[in-house]
Amino acid sequence: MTPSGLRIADEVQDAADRGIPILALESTIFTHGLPRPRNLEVALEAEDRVRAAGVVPATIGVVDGTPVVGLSRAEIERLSTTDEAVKLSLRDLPVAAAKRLDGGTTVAATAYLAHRAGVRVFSTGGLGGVHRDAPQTFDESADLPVLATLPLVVVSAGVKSILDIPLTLERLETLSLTVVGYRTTDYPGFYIADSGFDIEYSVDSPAEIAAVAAARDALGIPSTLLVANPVDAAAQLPAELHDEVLGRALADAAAQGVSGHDTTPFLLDYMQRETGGRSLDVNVAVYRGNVSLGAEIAAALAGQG
Ligand code: PSU
Ligand code: MN
Repeated sequence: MTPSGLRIADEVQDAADRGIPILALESTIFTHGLPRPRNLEVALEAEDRVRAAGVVPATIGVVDGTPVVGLSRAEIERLSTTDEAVKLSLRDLPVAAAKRLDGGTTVAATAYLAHRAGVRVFSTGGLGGVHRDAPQTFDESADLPVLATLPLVVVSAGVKSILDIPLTLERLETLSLTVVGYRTTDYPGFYIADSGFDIEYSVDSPAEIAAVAAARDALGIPSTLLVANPVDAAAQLPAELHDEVLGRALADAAAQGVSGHDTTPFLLDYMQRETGGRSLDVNVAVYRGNVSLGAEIAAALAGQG
């Protein structure tokens, strides 16, 4: 373990020192969100996509207790194939370090580690948010309060439709997280391009997003700029199928007493099985779009110096 508590890959450190754009990527998406062997393919393809855009990928995860910013290919393979990988949010990192665990980092943990390594842009699939039963369970992802303390740009396809979207939007406002839609004011719902709820602002280009982030930084505002990037309408899950399967997924989770950090993986897995893999294809399409846009934003931010 280094004094900073994390290991930064040489390529990422060199890019940070030279002002070459970097895009952070998370690992819970491939340790707990996607099934094998597709998870590894998606993780590696995301890195290739970032490189093709002239940006350095920094996939973030925990190997043998050490948080790594810029996992090697062998480390991505290890985390994608081991049964031992734990889902690690920010609060879990100290325990993982002491116990030398392997793990996938959530948006909250990944964002924290990216910021510590000087990486400013991060792409994921869908953010965590407020769960539908939150008024009873208090289940709100740590993604939201953690992002409220980190001046990053995070690209997602909104929050997952398994969540309570209007309650999540209220929390984003309370936490002073700036939200912009990419070429839309329809807030996306991960599997669906339009959740049915609106946001105020639409931005048209990576340059405009970089301008918003630069203004935020000049003002010293400490919170993340959330970029909501909808999946292509042609690639989304058909609304009827989505609503029908999601209804059953939520009922099954309640019946089985699934709670805490198991909830999101349970619901994603249920959707994948019960849509005959169609939700998986949508999840991959969502992620590809966010990775591409994140790379463009990282390049635009680096261009601003
Ligand atoms: N995006 C995906 N698949 C995922 C996730 C995001 O396409 O599995 C993960 C992220 O790591 C996010 C987590 O932080 O789901 C949310 O989990 P929770 O609701 O327990 O905070
Ligand atoms: Mn939760």
